Amino acid sequence: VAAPPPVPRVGVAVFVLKGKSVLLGRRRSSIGDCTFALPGGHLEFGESFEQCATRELKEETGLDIGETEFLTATSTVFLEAPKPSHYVTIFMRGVLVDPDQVPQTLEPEKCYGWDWYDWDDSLPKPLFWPLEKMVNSGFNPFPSN
Ligand code: 8DG
Ligand code: MG
Ligand code: MG
Repeated sequence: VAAPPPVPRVGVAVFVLKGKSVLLGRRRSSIGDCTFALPGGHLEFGESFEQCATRELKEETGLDIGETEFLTATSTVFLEAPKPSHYVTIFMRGVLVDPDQVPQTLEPEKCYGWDWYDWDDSLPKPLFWPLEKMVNSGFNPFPSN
C-alpha cells in the first residue's frame, strides 16, 4: 500500500527569558542541523500549548518556568529535510521560577548544549531558519511595557 500523504504537524517552541537573554541550543537534527534554536517539540494529543512548552523545556533542559504566554505562530515548510515536513509552530514565552537554575543538556542526541544569549547584540549564528525569519521581521519576545 502507498504511504499516507504527509500532513502538517504542530510544534511548540519557548522563549525562556532571563534579563535581556534568551535560551538557545545548537540542534542535532535532520531539520536545521547545527543551527541555534529554542527549546521545544511536538504537541501531544490532548495537551495545551502551556503544558507542551513546560514539558518540552523540562525534558530538554531540566528548567522550570512559571506561567507561560502565547506570543505568535508560524507556518514553515522544510523542503530541504530528508523527509519534507511542514510545521505550524506555536511560540510561547516563560520566565524561570529560579533565575539561578542552570540548563542541562538532557537530550544530547538532539542538542549540542544550551546557553543564554543577549537578544539585542549577541544572538548566535546561524539561527534556525524559522527563528531567523522572525528576528529579521523585527519580532521581539520581551514584554513591551
Ligand atoms: P519531541 O520528540 O520531543 O516531541 O520533538 P523534538 O525532537 O523536541 O522536536 P523539535 O524538532 O525540537 O521541534 C518540533 C518542530 O517545531 C521542529 O522540527 C520545527 C518546529 N520549530 C520551529 N521553530 C522551532 C524552534 O525554534 N525550536 C524548536 N525546538 N522547534 C521549532 O518552527
Ligand atoms: Mg523534545
Ligand atoms: Mg526539541
